[in-house]
Amino acid sequence: MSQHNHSKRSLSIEVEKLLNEQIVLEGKSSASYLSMASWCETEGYANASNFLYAHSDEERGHMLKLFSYINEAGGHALQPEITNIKHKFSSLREVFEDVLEHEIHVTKSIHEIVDHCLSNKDFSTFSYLQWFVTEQREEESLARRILEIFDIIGEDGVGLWTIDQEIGKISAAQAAAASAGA
Ligand code: OFO
Repeated sequence: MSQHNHSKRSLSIEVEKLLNEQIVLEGKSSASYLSMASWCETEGYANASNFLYAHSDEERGHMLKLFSYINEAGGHALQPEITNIKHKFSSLREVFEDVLEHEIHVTKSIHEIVDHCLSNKDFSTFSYLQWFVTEQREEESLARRILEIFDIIGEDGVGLWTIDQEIGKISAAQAAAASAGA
């Protein structure tokens, strides 16, 4: 059916636009983490690499959640153009510093949309986005935890190898929690 049925629309044009911008960010998260995973793999950080491959998939899942919500609410979710992906990193620490910085940016964006929805009485989107609010809190604290490991263990000698092992443990715990919740 080519005709878009506007009588079914419950989403304002403004919120549709904001959610499509959020799709760009989630797509960028997914693409960036895929690039980081690949770099880690080429550098021999197998656990960090697995963690980031899985994280890239998760971010694609977040993007698809927004696709469903927008389209079910009568809008049109748009496949984003993803550009400017960083491919090279100077260290493993830099990878996770970038993750944290990106997640802080994503959190800010979610909060701005939530704020807009509340001020404009779009309680449906406001409520839907609570899942993202919680998710962002968890993702930021996970990135901080990983960066703390660098500080605690130190990067000299077998430090980086040990850090990669610790990231593997976090990754396994995440996978176990996800399958328990599935
Ligand atoms: Fe989509 O949770 Fe991070 O970015």
